[in-house]
Amino acid sequence: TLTLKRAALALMTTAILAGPLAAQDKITLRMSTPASETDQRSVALAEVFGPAVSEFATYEPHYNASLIAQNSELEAISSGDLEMSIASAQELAQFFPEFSIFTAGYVHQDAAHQVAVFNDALMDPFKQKVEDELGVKLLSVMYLGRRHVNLRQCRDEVDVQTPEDLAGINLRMPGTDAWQFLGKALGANPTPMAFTEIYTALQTGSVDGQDNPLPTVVDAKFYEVTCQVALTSHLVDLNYIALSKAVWDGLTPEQQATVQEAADAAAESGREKQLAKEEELVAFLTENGLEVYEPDLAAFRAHVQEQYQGSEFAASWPEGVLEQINALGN
Ligand code: KDO
Repeated sequence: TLTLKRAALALMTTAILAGPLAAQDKITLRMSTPASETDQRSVALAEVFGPAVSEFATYEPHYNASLIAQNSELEAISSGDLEMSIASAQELAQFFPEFSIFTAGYVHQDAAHQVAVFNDALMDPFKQKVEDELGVKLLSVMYLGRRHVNLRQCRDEVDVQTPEDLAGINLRMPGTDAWQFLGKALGANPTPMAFTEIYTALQTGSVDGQDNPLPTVVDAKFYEVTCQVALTSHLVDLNYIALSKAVWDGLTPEQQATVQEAADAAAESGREKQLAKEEELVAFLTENGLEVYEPDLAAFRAHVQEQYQGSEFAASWPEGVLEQINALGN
């Protein structure tokens, strides 16, 4: 009997060691982003998402586009070379033109509007298509913030009041068609460039400016090499927390629920921090010698909206969706 008991004990020990909680059984969730480690979206994912899924998954972030180049993350997830990213609507519009509705200037009104739109039934066919055709699941919406025009030139040289004032200004915009169109719609001369190249381009003068929310202007230190921010608020920008559908399908229903809750909690935490930063950073930038001011917003809105109307982008927007989005706003 002693031998039997020993054998049973040995079996149990083996079972425990090889059980579902053993470290070697955990899935690895590689996340690639051009964002830095100190960006609030990165912080929220590392501090909220990672720990929440740690029982069955190891969250492995890669910052500054060190694993996958900006705008190639979705392809990487689709082909199984990456598990997660924070995808922009502009990237999705490369595959599904109708996503450009979420890239158009002055459509999303604020952070709460983004959440309402993402959780509304209008979003279901968009999400479904990304799952079916790209193998990517959009879990939650992260807030990046209000994008503004940030220039090297000081205000005595370029005073940005209306889109006409941006004529001839080489404005770096991210490198997809939807982004470039937004730059053009603002009245500027858009120049495509990866996020990680902006600082040097501003420093050397190969571009006149860039557009990003204030927390990014500070986090990426663009304020060191620019002189002004015109608060155009031309895009209330977002990223979707994107996960490989194959990975999702391999999870138990309980694990799926945990992943979903973790993504929502990270998005909420990041959103609150980013909103607070947007509020407080005007003072920081002013103290650092930048001129931060509001241009003629009505002129910008009218011009941008006019550019989108009748564009090839607007032609891809499903009937009635813009009205539904507007109805969810103020
Ligand atoms: C940028 O390249 O300007 C941009 O803000 C675009 C966003 O979609 C997002 O990818 C972001 O960069 C990166 O996460 C870096 O903050």
